[in-house]
Amino acid sequence: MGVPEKIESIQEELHRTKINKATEHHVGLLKAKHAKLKQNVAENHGKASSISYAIKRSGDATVTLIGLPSVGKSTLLNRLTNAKSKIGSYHFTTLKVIPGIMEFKGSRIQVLDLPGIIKGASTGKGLGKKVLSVVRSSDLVLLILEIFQPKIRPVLINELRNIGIHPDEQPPKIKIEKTGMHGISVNASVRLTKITTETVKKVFRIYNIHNARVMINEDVSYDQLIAVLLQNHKYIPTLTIMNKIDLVSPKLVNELKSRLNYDYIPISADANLNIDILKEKIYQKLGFIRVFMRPKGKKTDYEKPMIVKSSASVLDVCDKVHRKMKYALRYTQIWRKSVKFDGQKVGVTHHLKDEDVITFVTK
Ligand SMILES: Nc1nc2c(ncn2[C@@H]2O[C@H](COP(=O)(O)OP(=O)(O)OP(=O)(O)O)[C@@H](O)[C@H]2O)c(=O)[nH]1
Ligand SMILES: [Mg+2]
Repeated sequence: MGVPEKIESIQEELHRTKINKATEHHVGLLKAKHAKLKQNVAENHGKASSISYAIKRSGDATVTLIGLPSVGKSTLLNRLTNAKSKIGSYHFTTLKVIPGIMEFKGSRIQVLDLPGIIKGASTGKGLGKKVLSVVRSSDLVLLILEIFQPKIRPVLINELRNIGIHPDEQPPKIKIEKTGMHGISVNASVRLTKITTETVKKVFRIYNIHNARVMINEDVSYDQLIAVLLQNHKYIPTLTIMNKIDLVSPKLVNELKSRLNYDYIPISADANLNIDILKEKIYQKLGFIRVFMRPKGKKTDYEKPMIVKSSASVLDVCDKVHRKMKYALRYTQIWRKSVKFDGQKVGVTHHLKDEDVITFVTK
């Protein structure tokens, strides 16, 4: 049997099998086999196809705009950034990736305008697959809807899921340490109700892993386990944006908000409504903080803050200043938010807060 036939036969069996207590682990195994075969096929196909869409990352983070054709993605890009992406009243005006840079509170955020996607994009409809592959390497996805089509959101989410992007999900808490021998050992810190260690071992064999220590810290499903083994799944936060609110009354915008089961930011890219609020939300969602540098004995530089993730430690900032500076570091002093008193000396694992002032004293 060739690979396509194998995939088909597994798909048929999955279709036939009712999921219940007696079959759930067998179904887990079938899914693992299916995902592995699909991955092999994908690897043999068109790696080259994504090249024309590859864009060099720049700035402190990358944000992508996803939505149906003509919802106003390009209009929004032009509002947020210095870019000039073509705008048209017809579908598929944008045919390639258009980058722009949004400068906000000292950060430089790369925003990528993409061609519109349609239902089925992930299976190759329209410009679909290539477009979606650009999203994989972004730090945040903006789901752009227009006020007349609020129900489209699940379609966008589904297209992302189909290519292994998990919007607004955390990566499963599974750690795999490959070992040279002793087979596969599974340790869980919580009670596992959806998988059995026996089946986990079988799943690992499908992925040609015969020796490993597996640590599971969450009640995970087979789907989550398979996602970890495939290694190509991405966990990306999203913001939903409702565009073209200039075309309806504010009353309708409010009414809609209470009727929908998701949160969104109402804007008009064309009429320039709520764009500053959106910029602020993007900045917050990316979880940046600003840290100001004070060279020893000199004034603090409030003009050019250092932009780092909110979880950043002194060491992260040190590395961003210069890759080798940590070797010359004698001590670090912090002023303002993250310390008990100004000028406090801290270690490299100390976590910073927004608007901290920092002095590195080197040898
Ligand atoms: N009234 C109104 N029209 C808008 C708004 N934003 C965009 N438009 C219009 O919607 C149409 C499509 O805008 P584009 O920015 O080209 O849409 P797109 O999503 O980039 O479209 P594709 O590149 O084809 O996927 C244009 O005629 C815009 O002028 C808005 O906030 N209000
Ligand atoms: Mg466009």
